[in-house]
Amino acid sequence: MTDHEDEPRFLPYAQERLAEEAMRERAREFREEVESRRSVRFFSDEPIPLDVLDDCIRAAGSAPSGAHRQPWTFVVVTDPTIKREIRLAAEVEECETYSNRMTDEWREALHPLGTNWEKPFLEIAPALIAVFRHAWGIGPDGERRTNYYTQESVGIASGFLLAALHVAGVATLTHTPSPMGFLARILERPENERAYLLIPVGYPTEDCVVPDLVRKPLDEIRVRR
Ligand code: IYR
Repeated sequence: MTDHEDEPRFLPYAQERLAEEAMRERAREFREEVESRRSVRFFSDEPIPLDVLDDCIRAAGSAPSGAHRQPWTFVVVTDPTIKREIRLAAEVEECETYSNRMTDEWREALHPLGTNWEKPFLEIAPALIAVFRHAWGIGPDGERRTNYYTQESVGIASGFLLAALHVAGVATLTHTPSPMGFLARILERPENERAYLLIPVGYPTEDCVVPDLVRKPLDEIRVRR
């Protein structure tokens, strides 16, 4: 007995057809919007509306995924005790990473960002969104179900999430404490879930600064053939 005996079902679909001028305007507006996003490491502790995060997570959940398995879970952490636990566990790993696991080359690459092992933002930011990747799915009888392209799928969903949060006026940091196995343990995730990304969210402090970075121009990132 296989589960593909039903005929696939299709629905009509049309995307709004824009005049070329409108296309240019919308593309430029979106570019300007996302270009204004910066990774923030100085968060205010001011609360943010959690229903806004829910809509951003719905946007993330609309991302395409391998075989439409939607292999993701987004855990929104606002409990100060859990945030503290995450900070302490992350700092243990990061302290080891910065002092022993990183190569000199890696440490030098991070110098312009001014990062170090201390992660106060994990406690200060009003919310943390922990993104989990489903390494496999769980079938109706609890059996393992293979998922496909989970890294790509969760990466795309995370991109949607970061863009949505920015558009909604919420600052983010893509934080990847390494290794991040402690997140599944602290957040009590099932055994098929792997921590993918930890995203502190909130408002920047009034005196927030960001590294003086320059983005590659179009002619360095786009090739036409
Ligand atoms: N995860 C560490 C180190 C770090 C690594 C890279 I690559 C960055 O772009 C930034 C930081 C940290 O969060 O400090």
